[in-house]
Amino acid sequence: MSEGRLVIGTRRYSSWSLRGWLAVRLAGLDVLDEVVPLAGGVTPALARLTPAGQVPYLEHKGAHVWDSLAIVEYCAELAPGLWPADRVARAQARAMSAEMHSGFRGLRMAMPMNLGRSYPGLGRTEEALADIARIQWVWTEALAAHGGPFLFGPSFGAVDAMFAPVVARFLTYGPEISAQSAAYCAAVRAHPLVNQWYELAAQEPTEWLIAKYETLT
Ligand SMILES: N[C@@H](CCC(=O)N[C@@H](CS)C(=O)NCC(=O)O)C(=O)O
Repeated sequence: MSEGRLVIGTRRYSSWSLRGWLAVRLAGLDVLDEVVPLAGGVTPALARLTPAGQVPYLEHKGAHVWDSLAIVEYCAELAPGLWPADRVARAQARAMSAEMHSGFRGLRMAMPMNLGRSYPGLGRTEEALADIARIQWVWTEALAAHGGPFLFGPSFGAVDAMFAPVVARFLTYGPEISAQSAAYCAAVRAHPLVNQWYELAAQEPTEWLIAKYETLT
């Protein structure tokens, strides 16, 4: 008997779902995944299944959590190792995660996540490139301070979950990034949970494909 459910969107596209799902799995919560096909906006299924009409949405032992960063924080209460143990490092990780959650709109708009396509060279708007420069700056600071291969050292934590969809975008769109950023992307992509998400995404029905994300030029 599971302890709840995690409502997520189409794995191929749903970057916020990926963040929540990684946190839930890293914390070892025993919840069932319920996947709702996204259609670009609040669908009747999303409105019925989630309080805010958006995914991810977690129900766990009486807790109702309807936002990716809130899910990360909830999971970290149960599995404190998701954040760095050191207070100063934890503040840095939280600030990076909050910046990811509230920012980088230029990148998110110009390079929508699509795990099944390769779009090298596309999406390089001025705003996206500025976001990519800023992201690499914060990655470099964390990797240099904590030694990699993940942002705060040897284990994949909450902040890596928050940036995993950025890694997915970099792999799909191939913007020029530093060797250090590329190594970080490779480490994230090779993590077993990230790999599992990609495999599950590849099994989704073709009826769930959304034309506007599949025909970028
Ligand atoms: N701030 C929310 C954003 C969630 C969000 O935008 N989710 C998208 C899917 S990735 C969604 O539910 N889209 C349906 C909609 O926009 O109504 C979070 O972090 O959880």
